[in-house]
Amino acid sequence: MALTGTKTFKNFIGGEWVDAGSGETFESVSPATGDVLGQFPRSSAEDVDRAVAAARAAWEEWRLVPAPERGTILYRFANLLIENKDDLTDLMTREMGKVKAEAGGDVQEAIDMTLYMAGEGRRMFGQTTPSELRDKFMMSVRMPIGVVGAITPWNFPIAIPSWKLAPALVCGNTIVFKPAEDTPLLAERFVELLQEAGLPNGVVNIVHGFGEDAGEALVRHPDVPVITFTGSRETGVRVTHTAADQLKIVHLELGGKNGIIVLDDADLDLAVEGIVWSAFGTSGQRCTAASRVIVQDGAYEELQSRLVAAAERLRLGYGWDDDTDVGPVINKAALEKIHSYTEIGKDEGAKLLTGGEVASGNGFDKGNFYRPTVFGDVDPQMRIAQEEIFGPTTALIRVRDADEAIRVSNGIKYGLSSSIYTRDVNKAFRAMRDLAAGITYINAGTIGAEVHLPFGGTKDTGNGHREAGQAALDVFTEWKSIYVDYSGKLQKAQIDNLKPGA
Ligand code: UN1
Repeated sequence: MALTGTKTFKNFIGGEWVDAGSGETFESVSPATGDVLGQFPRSSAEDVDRAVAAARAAWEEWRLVPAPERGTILYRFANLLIENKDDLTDLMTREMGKVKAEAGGDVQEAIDMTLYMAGEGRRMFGQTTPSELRDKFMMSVRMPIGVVGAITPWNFPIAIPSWKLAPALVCGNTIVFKPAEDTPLLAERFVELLQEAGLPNGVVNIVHGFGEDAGEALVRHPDVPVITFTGSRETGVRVTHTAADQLKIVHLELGGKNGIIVLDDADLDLAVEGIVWSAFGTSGQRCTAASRVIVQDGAYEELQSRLVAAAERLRLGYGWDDDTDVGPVINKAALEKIHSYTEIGKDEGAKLLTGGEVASGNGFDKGNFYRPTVFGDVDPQMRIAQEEIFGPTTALIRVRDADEAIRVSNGIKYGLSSSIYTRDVNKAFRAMRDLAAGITYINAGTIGAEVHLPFGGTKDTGNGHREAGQAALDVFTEWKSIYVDYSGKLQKAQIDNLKPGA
C-alpha cells in the first residue's frame, strides 16, 4: 500500500470535511519507520462546539429511526469493513505498528462487534411484568440518551471505536468521536466507511486532536450527556472530575496489571505459549496484557527457563513483514517509559533475565523497538509488579501455593483480566470465584476477549460499567418504565391492590 505522505486530512462535522478553526495541524508518524503518514487538524473547543451542535441537531431525527433500520446501516458498515479488511490491516501495521495477524484480528473484532450490535437493532429487549392492579400494563424500554462523546486509544484503533460507536448508534445516539492522536488515519478511514454505509449527516462526527484541548472540551460540553473513554487511569480520573459537575454518564475502561497464575500441576508448554502471547502480543500494549506471571514453587525454575527461551526466539520487526512476531511500540515517549521501568526493576533488585533494551541497528533506530523483557525473582510489591508499563515486559513472581497465588494476583489496584493454568478443577473453580477481576481465563492467557461477553474490570480499571455484549447497552441507553392504565378509573398502586392475606 502506498503511504499517504504529507496529505492533509480534515475533521468531519455535520456531513462536511472541514479544517480546524485554528488551521493548526499535527502529524501521524509511523512507529516502525518514523515516516509521516499525514497531517491532521489540531482541533480546539470551537471545533468541538460545532461538532456537538451538528450531532445534537441530527439526534432529533436519528432517535426516531427504527432500531432495526439503524441496525441495517451497521450491517452495511460491517460489510464495508470486510471488503476493506486487507487495506485497514496493512494501514494498521504502518500507523499503529502491530503485526499483520493481530492487525487483521483488530479489524475482525470490529466486524464482529458491528454485526453483534446490528443484530441488537432487532432485540434491544426491555421487560414486561404484571401490574398489581387490574386493567393495567407495565413495561420498560431502553431510550437513546443524546450525543455521545467517544474518546478512544491507539492500541485497538479500529476495534475500540467499534465497541463504542456501534452500540451507541444502534441505540439511537449520535456521536462526536475524538480518536487518539497517534492513530488518526485509521479513525478517519473508520468514519469514512461509516458514512459510506449510509449514516445521515451529523450522526457521526470526528474531531481530531489532543486530549488537553479537543478531549477536554468534549468532556466539558453541556450537550454531551455520555462520555465513553478508554485510556489511562490518570486520564480517567481527570475525565470523571471534569464531567462531575454535570452528572454525566461516564464510562471508563482503564488500566490493568494482569497476572497469569501457573500452578505446579499445569501443562507448562501450554502455559508458556499463553504467557508469550499475552505478554508480548501487541508488544504488550493491551490493557489485558500479562505483565505478571505468578508461578508456584515446583514449576518456577522450569517455567522460567522455557519462557526466557521462548521470548528470545521472538523476531522483532516491521508489522507488515510475514516473519515478524513483535512490532514496535507506539512512540518515543512509550519507548522511554518502558525502558525506565527496566531501570526501576533493576534498581529494585529484580533479576533481568532477557531483553531490557531498546533494539538498535537493522533499521530499528528509525522506529520504536524494544526487546521482549522478562524479569525474575520479582517481589509482588515492586513497582514493576504494581504499575502498568504497557510494553513488552513481564515479571515472574514465585509463590508457595494456590491461595498465595490468588492473593498476589489480587494484590494490585487494577482488576481487568486474570488467568490460571491448572489441571485441578477445584482450584480452577476457586480461582473463578476469588480472582478479583472482570475477566478470568482458565488454561488460557489474559488476552483475547470475545465481543459478546461484557468487557471491563473491577477496582481502578473502571467505574463499574462494561462494554461489549448486552452490557454495552447499559452505557448508551437509559431505562424508561411505562405504566398504561386501561381501567378507565383512578387506581392507586400500593393502596388499591390486594394485600397478601387480605
Ligand atoms: C485493550 O487492550 O484495550 O481481550 C482491549 C483482548 C482484546 C481487547 C483488548 N480483545 O485482549
